[in-house]
Amino acid sequence: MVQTNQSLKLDAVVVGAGFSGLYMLYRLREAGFSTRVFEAATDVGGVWYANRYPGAKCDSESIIYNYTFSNELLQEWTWTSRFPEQAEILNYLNFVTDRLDLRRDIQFNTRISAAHYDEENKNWKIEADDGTAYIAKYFITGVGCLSASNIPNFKGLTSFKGEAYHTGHWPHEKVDFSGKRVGLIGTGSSGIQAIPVIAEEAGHLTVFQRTPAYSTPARNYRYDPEFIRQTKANYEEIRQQIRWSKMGYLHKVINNRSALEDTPEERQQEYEKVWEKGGLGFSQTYNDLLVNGESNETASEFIRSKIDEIIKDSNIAKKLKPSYYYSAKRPVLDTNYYETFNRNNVTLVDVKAAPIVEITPKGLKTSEAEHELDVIVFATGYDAMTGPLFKIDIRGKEGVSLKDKWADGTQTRTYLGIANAGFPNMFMITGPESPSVLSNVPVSIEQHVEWIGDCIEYLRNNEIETIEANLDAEEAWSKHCRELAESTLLTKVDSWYTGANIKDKPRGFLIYVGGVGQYRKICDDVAAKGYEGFSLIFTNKKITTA
Ligand code: NA7
Repeated sequence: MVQTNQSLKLDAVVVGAGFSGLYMLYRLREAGFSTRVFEAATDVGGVWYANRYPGAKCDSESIIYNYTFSNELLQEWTWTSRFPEQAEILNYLNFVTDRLDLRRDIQFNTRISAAHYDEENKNWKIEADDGTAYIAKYFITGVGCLSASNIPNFKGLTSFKGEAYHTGHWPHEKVDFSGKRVGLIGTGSSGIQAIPVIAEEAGHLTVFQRTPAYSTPARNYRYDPEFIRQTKANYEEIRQQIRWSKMGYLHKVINNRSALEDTPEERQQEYEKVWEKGGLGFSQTYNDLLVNGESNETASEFIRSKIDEIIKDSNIAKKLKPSYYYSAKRPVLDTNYYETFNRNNVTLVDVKAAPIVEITPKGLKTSEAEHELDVIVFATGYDAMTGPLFKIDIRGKEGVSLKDKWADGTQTRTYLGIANAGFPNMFMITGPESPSVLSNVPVSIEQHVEWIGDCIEYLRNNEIETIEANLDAEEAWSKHCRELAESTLLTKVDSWYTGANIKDKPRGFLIYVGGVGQYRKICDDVAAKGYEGFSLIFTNKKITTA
């Protein structure tokens, strides 16, 4: 048990000062709860503070990649282009922080290392890595889904004498690649964004690819003032649309029919149109691309044909062409990704065929060759969903740790992706089994923050001391999530969605795929029924199980 050597007692402790933590702080503070956010970094921004690699940008369109709870914020902030770059998103989050005067309740440079539930006093004892401790009635995690970076445990990892960086922990000062031999491992979203930019500057860039990705063009452009004016005038409508949509975006299924209902010629035309438009809409060309393997193959094959068209060397094209279901791994948007492999200073190495066996003082060795490098960029991804939570020693009733609860050899289980049986008064923003990363994340964050804020107000107004998810409600929710996921192709491919990218991680698909609108309805109904599926203990010790 954590020893509290400091007597600071708070209503709520929130971990993380990204999109989630900032809004949670505002929401609770406005409702009169004493709240403090703890953030390990030196400033706000979460993943957008950390992901400063060249080319880092968001795949959601700017005008919907923001908070929508405040009309003032919507009117005062102006995005410059269709897809926001990391620096612009970070500026936005700083703007919100200052505008809402949030900084005074955020403790930076402080990593929360433990949070233990005290059953006797019905509160949480929270410890920071500097040894300070806090007591809070509510413990809320806003740690993100993709913040625990993964550097594979390659033999000789620390022996490299050159510079090494992970995309998720990029230095604040510019990394100079000019004239250098750069090796980049990983071709997910981060690698695909970074590769074209690094290739422009490096002496030589060697890309180590394990699994090729399906990438479609982003086609970024600067917004014109008239578009911004119209958007600002229509924000209420946009807000309603994204909140009740399938994935938190404005785009919908473009052709509400199976891909197989069209002739090959018609399909070709449809795919061409969406390819030209750019953005994440490609996966929405037909309504069954994610559920019907045969339909999916038509989209997959279209992208492969584009790779053949773009890449001059057929051997390189062959290596770049994926064979799994398109979009079952996170679909990627790019700017000149495939084109980059036509450059003379870029080499593609297939490390599925010849795996990386060792990092050496001079570079990297595969089973076939040694590559001498000045810089290694690890674009090797994250221990997603559960990884950021497991970085904190979270213990609920009877000292059971979240890690043990979720590592029982079966799979992670939550209630609504917000709460856990055995962990009273703890809430997770974008937790496992919520829509999180399969949605435009700020929309999901807002929904969680508002639901949690309303719930905590309800507890205060009704003199309820604790709220805890019931085990049967949790079982039912997890089962529902698994069944929904199993009806799609998402569980048929190894990816970070399934935990397959992390050695020895138990497999499980930890995202609710029923859509953000449907999910919002379910959460609202739970609240309307007096928090159905939760046990509430009143201050006068009366217990209700809804
Ligand atoms: P991703 O999408 O997990 O990509 C990581 C890449 O690194 C991927 O190509 C992996 O190959 C590769 N990787 C991982 N481990 C190894 C080893 N041991 N050897 C070779 N290659 C390896 O992470 P990103 O940072 O690109 O994107 C994460 C999300 O952030 C993104 O989807 C957005 O939502 C934002 P693999 O495919 O596993 O074979």
